[in-house]
Amino acid sequence: MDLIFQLEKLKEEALALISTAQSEKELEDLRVKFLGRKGEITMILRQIGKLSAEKKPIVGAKANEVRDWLETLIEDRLLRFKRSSFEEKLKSELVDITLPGRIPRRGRKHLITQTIEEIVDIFLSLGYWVAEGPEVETDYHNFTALNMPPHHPARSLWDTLYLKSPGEDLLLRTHTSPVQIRVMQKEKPPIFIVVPGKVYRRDVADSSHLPVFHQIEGLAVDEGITFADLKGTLEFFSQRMFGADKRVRFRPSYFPFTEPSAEVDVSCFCEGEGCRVCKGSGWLEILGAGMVDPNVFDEVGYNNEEYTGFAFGMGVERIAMLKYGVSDIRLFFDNDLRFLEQF
Ligand code: 2NM
Repeated sequence: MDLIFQLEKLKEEALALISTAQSEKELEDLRVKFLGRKGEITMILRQIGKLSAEKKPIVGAKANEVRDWLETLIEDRLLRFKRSSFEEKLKSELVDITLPGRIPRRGRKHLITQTIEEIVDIFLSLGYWVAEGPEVETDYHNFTALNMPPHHPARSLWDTLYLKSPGEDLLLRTHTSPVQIRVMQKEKPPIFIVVPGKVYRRDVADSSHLPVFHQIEGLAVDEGITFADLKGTLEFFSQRMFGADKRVRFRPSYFPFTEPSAEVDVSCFCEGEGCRVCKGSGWLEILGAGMVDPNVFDEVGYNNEEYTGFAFGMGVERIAMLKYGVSDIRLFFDNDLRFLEQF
C-alpha cells in the first residue's frame, strides 16, 4: 500500500482515537501506539529508506508532518486534561476563609503558682534571691543540722515519709529548710534568700491538710541582723501581700532552729469585726519565724559571734486560702476547672 495513503489513514484513525480519549493514561498509551519506538509512524519512517530517490523526500516530508501534527495534537489534549484536573483539585480543596477559626481555650497559671510568684516577687524587690534544692533529702539536712534532736516527734514514722527505714537517711523533705542548710554550707554571708518548693508530711487530707503542699521559707544572715529587721521585713511583706492597711502581730512560739521564735498574724479583712475566716479573733496566722539558733550556725560552720540572722516559713496553700477566701485546701488539687478558672 502506498505510504502516503497509509499516512492519511493513520492520521484519520489517530484523530478519532485522540479526540475521544478519556484520560491522561489513554493519551499516553496512544502516544506510544503512534509515536513510540515500535509505533506506527516509526514503522512507516523505517520503510522510507527503501523508496526511490524521487519518492523519498516527498514521503519523508509527509511522514514528518504527520508526526509533528500528532505530537501537537496529543500535547494539546494532555494539557486540557491537566488543566481540568488542576481545577477540580482547586475546587475540592477550597477553604471557606469566612468561617471563624477554632479558638483554643486559654489556660492560666494555677493559683498556687500565682501565689508563689507573688510572694517571691515581694522578696526579690527587697534584694533576696531564690534558692531551690532536692525534694528527696537526707535525715541530716532535714533534721540534724536544724537542731532537731534524734527523738524529736517530727522525726517519727507517723509524721515523716521515709524512703527506706528510719535511720537509713533518705526521706521526703518535711520543709524547705534543708535548702537553707545547703546554701549556708556553700556560701558565706551576707545571705538573703527565699526558698519555694514542695514539701511532704504523713498527713491524711482534710480541709486544711494535704500530704504534699508548698512552702516558702526565707533566710537572712549578715553582721548585725536583729529581731527588729525580722519585724520590719515581715511587716513589709504582710502589707504588700494582704494590703497596706494591715497590721502584724508577733506571738512567742518555739521552733528547734530559731531562738527566740514567733508566730506571726496579720489583721483580718473583717477589720476586727469578727468573721468565719478569723473565727472572730480579728487575726489570721500567716507564718512562723525567729532568729536562727546559734547551734544551726555552728552546724554549717558560721561564726555565731560574727553573724546573726532571721528565718521564716509559710505554707503557700494557707496564704492563698486566706488571701483569696478558699475554705478547703483540697480544692487546689481536685483539678475542677469551675474552681481553678476563678483565679
Ligand atoms: C520556719 C519558722 C522559723 C527556718 C529556719 C531555717 C534555717 F535553716 F535557717 F535554720 N530555715 N527555716 C524557719 C524558722 C522556718 O517555718 C515555719
